[in-house]
Amino acid sequence: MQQSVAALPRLTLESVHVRAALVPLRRPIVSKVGIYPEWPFLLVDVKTREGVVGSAYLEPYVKGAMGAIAQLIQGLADQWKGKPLAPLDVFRKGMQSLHLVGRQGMSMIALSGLDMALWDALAKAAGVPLAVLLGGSVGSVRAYNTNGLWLIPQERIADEAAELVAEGFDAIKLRLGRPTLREDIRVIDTVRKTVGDDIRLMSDFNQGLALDEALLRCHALDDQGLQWFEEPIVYDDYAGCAQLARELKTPLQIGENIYGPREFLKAVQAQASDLYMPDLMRIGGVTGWLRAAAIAGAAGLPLSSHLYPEVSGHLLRVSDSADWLESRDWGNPLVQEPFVIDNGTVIVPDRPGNGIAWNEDAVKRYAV
Ligand code: SMN
Ligand code: MG
Repeated sequence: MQQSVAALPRLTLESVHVRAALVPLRRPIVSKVGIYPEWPFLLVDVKTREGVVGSAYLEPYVKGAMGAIAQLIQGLADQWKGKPLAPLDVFRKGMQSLHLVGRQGMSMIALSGLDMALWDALAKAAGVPLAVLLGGSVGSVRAYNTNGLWLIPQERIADEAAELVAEGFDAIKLRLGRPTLREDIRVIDTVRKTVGDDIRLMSDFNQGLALDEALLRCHALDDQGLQWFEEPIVYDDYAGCAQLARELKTPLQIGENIYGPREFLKAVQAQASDLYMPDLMRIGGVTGWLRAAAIAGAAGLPLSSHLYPEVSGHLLRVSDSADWLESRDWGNPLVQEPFVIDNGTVIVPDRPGNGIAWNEDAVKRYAV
């Protein structure tokens, strides 16, 4: 008897469309990397001759960079129009061509955006969720709530901590690196008293401290029972990070600013951190994540995500050393079906592709 096996349809790249949006933030971001009342998004759609459309977005922080990134995406895609859609080829060739202008920064951001949209098209054409296309399964991923506890006034910390837990989480992230150690301790005390001992507290300094201050501050906070110290110092001082990781009991967490798997390997070789949390826009999209996840898995280094909850959810499901998903909701208005939060986890949806379908009304409302 003959068995019928569905073939993975072949796709041909036709065109790429990039749109910009500015989404107002329910809780404005007040951090050492900047103050944001609204958040920029670039929406990337790749169209194929076969009619399948792959979608993804970027969160490029800097409004003024959006035009340049959109152009870079078009430039990268141009070489592939009319050719078979093969994200691994696009990534390898893209990395080769980008060395001429530097592989970090906007180059890698553009390649990452294109890559994520290409993978979405492939998974949709196959009729399976991205995690399934990659050989894994859909299901839940443990998550922490990152949607608040920025460097806001002390008086608002308790209420906001309670709100973050009430949104369905047993792990939340607070931002530290206030002007004095005493203020950081007060924030931690307030949060602990409000949420109790069973809620995990991640902390993030957003590169706000010089190494000498970070050593003093983190040693002084080392017995606070924090889940991790994230980016106490400038992201690419791997020697400084390695010293912090060596000296402190609390695990060090870095990675959101690492551009590409090769740079990721350098950080790992420098033993810069105990934990890593790649950002899909910087690590190289789905392809870059898979490369980095192989390194982290083999080295036994726990891997969490930074932003991009939809695509990160699929990738954590297939990552050897998957740890925490950073659950951020400020992109939710742009998508038709945001993540479902269930008991401190997010549910990676059983829909073809990465699960992102634009809420076109919202995209129009926030278009710039
Ligand atoms: C962060 C994310 C987005 C904007 C500012 C800061 C932060 C995080 O580093 O890890 O959530
Ligand atoms: Mg961070």
